[in-house]
Amino acid sequence: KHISIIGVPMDLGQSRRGVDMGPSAIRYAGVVERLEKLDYEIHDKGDIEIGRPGKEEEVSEGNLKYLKAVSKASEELASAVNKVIESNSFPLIFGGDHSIAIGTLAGVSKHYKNLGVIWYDAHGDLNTSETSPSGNIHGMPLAVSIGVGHSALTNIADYTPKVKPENIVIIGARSLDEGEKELIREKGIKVYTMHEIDRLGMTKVMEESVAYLKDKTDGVHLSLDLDGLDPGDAPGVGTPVLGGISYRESHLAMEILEESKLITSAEFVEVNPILDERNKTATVAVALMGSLFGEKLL
Ligand code: DIR
Ligand code: MN
Ligand code: MN
Ligand code: MN
Repeated sequence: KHISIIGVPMDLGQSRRGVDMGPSAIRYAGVVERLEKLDYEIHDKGDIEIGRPGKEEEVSEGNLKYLKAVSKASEELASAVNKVIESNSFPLIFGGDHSIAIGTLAGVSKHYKNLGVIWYDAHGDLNTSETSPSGNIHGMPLAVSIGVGHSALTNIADYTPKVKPENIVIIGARSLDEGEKELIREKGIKVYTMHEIDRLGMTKVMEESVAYLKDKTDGVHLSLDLDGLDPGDAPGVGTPVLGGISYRESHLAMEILEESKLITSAEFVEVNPILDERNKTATVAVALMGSLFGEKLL
């Protein structure tokens, strides 16, 4: 069993500097040692190189900040992820902001006829340049991956779309922009908001999600934005939203995913050590990875 780590020190998809240090923070939190204990062979491939464009490049096209730099990094990440899968290793990606999911999914999706995606996030990440209130590309990767958005993003690795809307489950949503709500309704994307998590409980939410994806997908990518968790448990994120998923519920979710044997690739994003408390958020991310890869107390 092999896991290959790729760090993506990307902070251009949003407005808070420091999330580029996420991969280092996660490594410092002991991820390699933790996963090695679970009898995985870990290959740390290091970090993708991200350019440092000047402020003048910030709005390169319309309402898309740092479009060129994000597009270029996505191509590089897609090809790195592709190589990992070709070498029969599990791709485990560390962000960086959530714009990196554009590249991850571009690299993963070509290996599956029907890729499923679990999007664990306070947000929908379903904006486009037209609907985005911020112009931040980290609010757009899921839209991009279903083929909605600027072609410099949707056409990474020269194909689109990467994912079918009916193969997506969003978990933890509690902040959606108007355009995102419209896209969710139009495309029929399955969403478990905090309301459903409170009402049904995390066990039911995860069991339903697994059942929903199991038969129609041949691989499932987990894209876990640490802001899906409550800011009390994961304070080191750029866009915290109150009333999130707890640390315990998140462990349970990872354990149910591990039991399902559904997950074929994963990324943990938006860890910002500058905004964090003594690396708490990276430590939470590593603990959740432990559960995702089969850590048990007894
Ligand atoms: C907001 C924030 N919906 C935007 N999105 C975030 O800028 O599009 N996604 N933080 O994780
Ligand atoms: Mn090896
Ligand atoms: Mn996100
Ligand atoms: Mn988010």
